Amino acid sequence: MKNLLSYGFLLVIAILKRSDSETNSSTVDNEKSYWNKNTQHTVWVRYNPYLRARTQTKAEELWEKYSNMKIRVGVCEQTVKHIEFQLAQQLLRTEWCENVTRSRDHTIESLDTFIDKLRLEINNLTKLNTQLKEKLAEYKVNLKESQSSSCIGKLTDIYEIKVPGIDSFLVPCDSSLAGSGWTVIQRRQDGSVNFNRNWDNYRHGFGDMHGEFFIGLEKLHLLTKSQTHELYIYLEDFENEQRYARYSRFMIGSEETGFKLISLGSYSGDAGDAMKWQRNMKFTTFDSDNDNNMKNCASKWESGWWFDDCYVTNLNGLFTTNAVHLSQPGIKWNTWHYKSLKFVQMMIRPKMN
Ligand SMILES: [Ca+2]
Repeated sequence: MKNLLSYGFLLVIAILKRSDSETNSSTVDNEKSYWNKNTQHTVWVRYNPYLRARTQTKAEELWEKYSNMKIRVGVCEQTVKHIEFQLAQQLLRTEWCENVTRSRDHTIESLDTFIDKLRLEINNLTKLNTQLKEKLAEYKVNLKESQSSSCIGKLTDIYEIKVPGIDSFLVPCDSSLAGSGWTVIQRRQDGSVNFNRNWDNYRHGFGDMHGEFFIGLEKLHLLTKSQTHELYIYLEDFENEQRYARYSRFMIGSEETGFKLISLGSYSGDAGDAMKWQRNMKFTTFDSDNDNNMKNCASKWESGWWFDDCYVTNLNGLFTTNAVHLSQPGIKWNTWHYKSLKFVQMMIRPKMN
């Protein structure tokens, strides 16, 4: 009996070993068939029908459990592989999202910096715009005042202007001789107008604005009092040579001062500074002697003017074609030469700066 059991045990082990070695290389049906065949041929079971039937049943149950288990394991393995694949995909997506997020953060940071710079520039531009608007408004006011009281912005023609202290009046404007915006205050060109006039005539002005004329001392006082003016004197002799003299600050006092030539400012030009000899002089006419001569310079030289002990220049002098000496009356600018001049125009303009 003992030998029989040992033999049976060895036979089962041999069958199991063979079964294991063939499982990997056989199909499921072959495995089952081999199991049943060898089990049935074990010596010990073969001679005991009861054990043989029981072993057969048990073997089939075990096989079924084994088969089911293998199927479940296979399913689990597939599930695990699928989950691992999904996890890998999710990791990739997460990494991509992190990269995108970092890139967006960097972009947002750059945009924030850019927006800060733009805000700073907008603030600066807003301030500049406000300053420019203020300056423009100020300039418009000044321009309006300048335009209404001068020839600035006007062509060569006759215009009406207005200055404080007097009703509006007409003046010739000139933009042809020395740039634009000059108000003509005196012109000599042909001797058609007598300049040997009394005080009242010189105070109010006289002549023809299209030809020879004098604007009037009262208007000159009010014009040069209202704002700083420069003076431009254009000269032309009978040889058709031209010169000019320019003064930076021309001002005439009131009638109480004798319409004194208060200021000339600084000289520039090519005619010589003849007017400086008349500076600080009161106006003199044949009926109002305010000069520094024992006699009346206006009577002697046949014109009203800012005479001293008489003059170095007299632009209101007698129009004549043949005066060539110092002693001869005429329209004179003696720092150029002593010959009487053919054409003279005195002009004023508000200073731009
Ligand atoms: Ca005198």
